[in-house]
Amino acid sequence: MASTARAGLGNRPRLIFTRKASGLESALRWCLGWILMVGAAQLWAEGVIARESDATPPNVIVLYADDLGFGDLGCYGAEGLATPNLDRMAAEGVRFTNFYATAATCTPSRYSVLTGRYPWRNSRARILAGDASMIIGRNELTLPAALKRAGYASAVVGKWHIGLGDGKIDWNGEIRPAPVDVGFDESFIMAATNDRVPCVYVKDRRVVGLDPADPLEVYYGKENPFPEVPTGRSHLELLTMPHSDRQHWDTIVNGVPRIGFSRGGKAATWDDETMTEVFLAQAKDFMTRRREAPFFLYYALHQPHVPRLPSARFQGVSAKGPRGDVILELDWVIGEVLAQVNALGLAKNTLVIFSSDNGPVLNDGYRDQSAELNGEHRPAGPLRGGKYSLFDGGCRVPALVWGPDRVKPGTSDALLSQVDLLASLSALAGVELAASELADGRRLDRAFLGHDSAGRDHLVTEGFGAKTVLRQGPWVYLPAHPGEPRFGDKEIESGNSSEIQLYNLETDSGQRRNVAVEHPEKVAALRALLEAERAESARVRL
Ligand SMILES: [Ca+2]
Repeated sequence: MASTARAGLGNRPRLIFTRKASGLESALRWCLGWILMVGAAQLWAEGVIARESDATPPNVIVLYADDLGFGDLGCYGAEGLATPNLDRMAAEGVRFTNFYATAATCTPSRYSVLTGRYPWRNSRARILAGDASMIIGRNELTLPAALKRAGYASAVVGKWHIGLGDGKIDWNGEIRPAPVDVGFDESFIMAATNDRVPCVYVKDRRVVGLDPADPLEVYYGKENPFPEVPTGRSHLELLTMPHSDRQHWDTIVNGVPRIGFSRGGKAATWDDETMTEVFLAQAKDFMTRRREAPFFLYYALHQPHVPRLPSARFQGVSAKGPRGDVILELDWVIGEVLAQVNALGLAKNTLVIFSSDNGPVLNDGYRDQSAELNGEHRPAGPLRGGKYSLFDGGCRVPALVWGPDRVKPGTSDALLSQVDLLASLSALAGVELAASELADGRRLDRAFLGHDSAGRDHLVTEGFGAKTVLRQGPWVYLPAHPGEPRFGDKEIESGNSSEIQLYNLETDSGQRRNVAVEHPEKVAALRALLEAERAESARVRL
């Protein structure tokens, strides 16, 4: 916080005035004090002097991976995938083993990170189309808005996928609401996902690099409204990455069929293979420009989501196909971010939080050989299920918190949810929140820093379709959720069943033994707890 920083520096010269002095002495000392103060301020500005770790709110960087599983990192037991930067972050920080995204899919989890609210309380928090409206309610506090109360500057870089605009978006004009209307000072994003149109970057309110003579149009519907634009359905010969389902077969961009139709905006179209470097440059630039005041950077990486198209230096490097390659690329990005924190002299007062929005998937719409080349690697580690699933592999994700002088390094089994980030980071920043602003979040800042192993008593997660699950202690309760037991060709168990399921993770981390019949009293208690959670009102005004 700028005001705290000034107060801290202002204290230093006062140490010089310890006894009554003559007029000349006083003047000289005043000058000396002033010179020291100015010099210190300069060093401060240059990042040479680290901020006082306890007196100043920490910079916060949230690094959020896309579809990275509980077993995908070396520090979580992955073999054959070298993730040295994330492993170092784990060794120097806190590594969590019971840390949950609120949902097994993108949009709902991201909504919770920014609002502290469970996604099933907002009927529009579902996997969004690329032209969907903003789903953050006008009456909702967001994480950047909360931190702004403590003087934080904030930016979002990377994948947004929480909706833009209010109704039909004119991609050639100003987009409102945008991230800068829900608490961020600046933003450089993709609107939705890398497998959805529009395939352009949006900076603050505008598409980057758009030629007014070639307007961009986007359409989500069953049939292609732009007959001159080739699609995956009509032009298989143009594909460099063939689709494997009937969702990823619309407009072809860079040889890749996407979800949704678009035309125009050619000059603004992104290059998938330089996307990593484009976003990283934006993140570094923000940190550099804003290093003098506390900042919050929400850096939502697109890896290892499909289409997996790493930069040239990572292509074919992992021996596990494109998914392995982009995980190595992701790890490199983390190393670059940590190096930037160190280079700016901010290591002592910066918290870096790494996690993922949901569990893993190998085949998610493209024939990219990720399943075939995966070998023995288990992306969800010992957990059952993956992306979309009601089982633990859907929402239990890697989570690391790094911050020298702030965290107590080690492994923590504390039960935590990403829904707690808003409340906990606000507490760390010294921001008092009203009870209503906490939404579903808990102030668990000590647990996030590894100083306290007590996390939540219980939490709720959701699988595909907003079907909810309750975890309390070692117990996981899945109500009867009728539906297919597997997600089509994705080879992921859904968790759907006409029977109630109860698992004890202490003795059965892979959720193989349903003990609901043996523990009717536990089932009844957990059902009541889940129903009570769901009954709590939450009026999100959209
Ligand atoms: Ca995701």
